[in-house]
Amino acid sequence: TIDAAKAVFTEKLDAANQSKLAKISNEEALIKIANAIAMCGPESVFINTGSAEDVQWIREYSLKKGEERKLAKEGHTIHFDLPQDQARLVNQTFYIINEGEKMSSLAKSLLRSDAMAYVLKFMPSIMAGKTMMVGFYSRGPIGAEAAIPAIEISSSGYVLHSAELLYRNCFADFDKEAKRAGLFFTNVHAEGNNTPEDVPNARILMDRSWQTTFSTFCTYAGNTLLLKKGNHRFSVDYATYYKLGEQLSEHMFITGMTGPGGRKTFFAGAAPSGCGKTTTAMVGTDFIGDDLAQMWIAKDGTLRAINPEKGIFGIVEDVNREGDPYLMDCLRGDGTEVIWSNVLIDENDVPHWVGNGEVAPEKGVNFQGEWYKGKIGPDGKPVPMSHKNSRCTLLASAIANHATAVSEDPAGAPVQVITYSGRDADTMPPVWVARNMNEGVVIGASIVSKATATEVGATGVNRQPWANAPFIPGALADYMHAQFDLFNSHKLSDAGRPIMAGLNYFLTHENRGSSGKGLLGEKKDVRVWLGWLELYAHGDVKAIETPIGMLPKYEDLKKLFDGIKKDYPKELYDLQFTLYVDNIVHRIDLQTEAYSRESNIPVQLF
Ligand code: SPV
Ligand code: MN
Repeated sequence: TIDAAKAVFTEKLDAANQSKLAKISNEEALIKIANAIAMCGPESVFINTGSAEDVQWIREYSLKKGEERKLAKEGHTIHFDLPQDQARLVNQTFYIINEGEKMSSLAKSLLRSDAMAYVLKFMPSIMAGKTMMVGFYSRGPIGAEAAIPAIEISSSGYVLHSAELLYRNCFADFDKEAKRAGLFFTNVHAEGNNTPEDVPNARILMDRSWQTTFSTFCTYAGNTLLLKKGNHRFSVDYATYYKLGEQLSEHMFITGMTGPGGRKTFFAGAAPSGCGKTTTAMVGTDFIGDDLAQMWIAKDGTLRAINPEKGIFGIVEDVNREGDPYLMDCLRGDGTEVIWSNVLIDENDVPHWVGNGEVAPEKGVNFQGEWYKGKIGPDGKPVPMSHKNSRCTLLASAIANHATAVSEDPAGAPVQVITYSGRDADTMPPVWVARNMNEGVVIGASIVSKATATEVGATGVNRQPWANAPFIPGALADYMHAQFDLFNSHKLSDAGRPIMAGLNYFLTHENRGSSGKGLLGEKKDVRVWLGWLELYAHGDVKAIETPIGMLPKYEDLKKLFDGIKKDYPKELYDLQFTLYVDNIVHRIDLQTEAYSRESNIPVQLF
């Protein structure tokens, strides 16, 4: 009850924090916070209002606890996760289900009684001797139709510090926003003792009925900064079941491209982790976000998108001057706060990572301890200087081409191009466009990707429907229905209906019988593929109709390559855009077979 909650606050919070919390009147929120305090048993509670003073307190708490360490550059810190906890712990992440409830074939689930047994065994007093921090955030510009507020509760200063860079603090607007949205998400994280022995006990437990996530015995942000993928899961759930045909919650970047006459065309694009989503987003002239998109059909018939985040938790491997100049300006320049994770720190407290195009140091410290050039790991292989999933956390607005005004507009950005991409070495061309909305939905349903470093234990080539599969809590068929419904909705005006396209940066020479080696393209080509889509969306170029959709003409691409001063021989175009019919038919068979095993898949897909 609210009275019991208030008694907990009187007992556990000092006067200053009691008076801060007194500004929140949402009783459900207060009860959930009190429950978390009663269960986790922290020594003290810190309410983060997002004021400069409070955020500074969090930074210092994280440094004092040793969760972060200062680097040479002002405002830069390093955080290390344990070697066992360098990516999302997929096999330790569960949806809590009730007896008889059926879940997605893609996600793990745990019976409520088993989840309860875990919580009662591991969570009582898990924050003993620590400070519990409580923050209030909006997943989107405050007041936006698809923005949902959330509470982040954690004993980790690193988590709250990251939350301040990645999400909009909405302490002052929380009551109003929870009322407007009609719901809020709650996240409770406790890292425990942060020892390797504890990691096998780590769990990320998601309770859909309470819209609450618990995370224990881990620190990697994808497992603990629950505002991100934890709440994304609830948000997918909400869009699928409560806003069917009206909203989508996607694992997508949002970016704008400037076309002829200075027109702005906004893109939203899905890609699995580690497939170039951040790079693509920053290639645009009007960068908005690199990971998540909330979309809805506005009253004027346009499709609108907001970024639930205001920052970047980006992979740093292969980020370099040539491919990612704006991000490099932030990482190597002055004036931007950066939390680094799991990179190499040299003896001058400077971070280094694989593929940065710079001279590598001889030695330093990384997530495995001391590192030196040529170090051999327990598996007999050379230890890379930085983890493949090492990251940088910073404000999106620090990126030079960030479109801050559009990003903060509660009306969102009007999306005219939707893209889907994966890591496909041998089948699909670099870019193709669906002829209608149903074909577009099929492109999203057919993403495949080679396993990347963002999920612990992932191997092989996997189907990655919409790059959103790990975050779909209900039945995949329901999510798919929601896609068909939204893109075919009569509420979308003709002008507001986006084009839908596939992108593939990972086609190799070897797979096209060419004598060349490696990829058939390079990072800077992304500009051309996006540029061509921008023109095609406005009918400024014609395309070649094929059974997989519309393909660009050589002449149009050549002009765009001339614009980036890159040679584009016809032979390369032929290697990239020749349709390998056997491969495509094989891919279709694989997808058809896999989807035939699911129940209730919409007939349009087949
Ligand atoms: C991803 O892996 O898709 C990420 C990072 O964006 S994580 O927070 O781990 O999900
Ligand atoms: Mn992601």
